[in-house]
Amino acid sequence: MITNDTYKISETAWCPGCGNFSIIKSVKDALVRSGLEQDQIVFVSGIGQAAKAPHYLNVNLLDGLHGRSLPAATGVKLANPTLNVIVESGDGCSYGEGGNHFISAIRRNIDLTVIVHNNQVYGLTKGQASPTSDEGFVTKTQPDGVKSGSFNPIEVAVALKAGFVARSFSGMPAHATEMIVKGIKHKGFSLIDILQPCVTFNKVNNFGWYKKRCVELPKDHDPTNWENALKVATQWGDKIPVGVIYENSRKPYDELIYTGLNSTPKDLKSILAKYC
Ligand SMILES: Cc1ncc(C[n+]2csc(CCOP(=O)(O)OP(=O)(O)O)c2C)c(N)n1
Ligand code: SF4
Repeated sequence: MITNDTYKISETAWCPGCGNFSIIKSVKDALVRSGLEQDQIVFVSGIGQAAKAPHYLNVNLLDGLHGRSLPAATGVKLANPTLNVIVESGDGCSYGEGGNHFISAIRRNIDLTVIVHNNQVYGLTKGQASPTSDEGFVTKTQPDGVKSGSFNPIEVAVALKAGFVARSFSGMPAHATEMIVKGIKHKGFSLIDILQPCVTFNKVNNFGWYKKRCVELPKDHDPTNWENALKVATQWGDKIPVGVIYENSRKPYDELIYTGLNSTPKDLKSILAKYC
């Protein structure tokens, strides 16, 4: 039976006050609320402070290279489609080094739940700008401020018609839990981008900055309306919408692959055997 102790959280190496603490608690609560047994789940992560999160949970874990969690997770899901595969990593890992994998996984609509801790900075490697850093953000390696445009993962995911696209904030733990539960339930690619302060290396986008701006979507927001979702997805600045921004019921890739093949992992093995 799943209890609050099943996925217990162990001691971490994060800085006191880091937003990762709240996210790991939300992830744990979401697993308990989803009623999933440990052997029904595999976590896949990359490299970074956020990527360490599943190390501190009592879960099965495959740690990929930096930016490479999505192809590893795709392999796990295709080899055993009965598993719930959850990818958890940072904004640099997911949108920078792993940017092309992000696009490909959305296009394929692989049934993965992707939780991104988005602190708009490279935390583990001591504060360089990440793809989601705001223009003008000053770091030791960008002393005159970031000159590149900022990558908006929500906008890209909605534009590509990802299966499920949600945003939350580590300062809204119950909301983050709800988004993760919904993402796990969704059959297809699910992105939950969770804004998170890095108290050590991002002094601009801090707790208060996010708290002031994160606003829940109105109750009548229809996540199946793509045109409207795209408009919502472009919002960033004084107001940052949080909630389920977009959702569709496209068939996931793993289901399409197994169609007509008796839907068992064994069939995939026999297909692959033809190429060996
Ligand atoms: C291919 C590759 N490039 C760069 C690195 C160095 N590196 C390790 S973690 C990291 C940044 C992690 O930032 P992010 O994914 O945003 O996670 P955070 O630490 O902020 O949680 C970088 C650049 C690496 N390990 N491998
Ligand atoms: S460096 Fe930033 S992201 Fe890393 S543990 Fe410290 S506060 Fe968290």
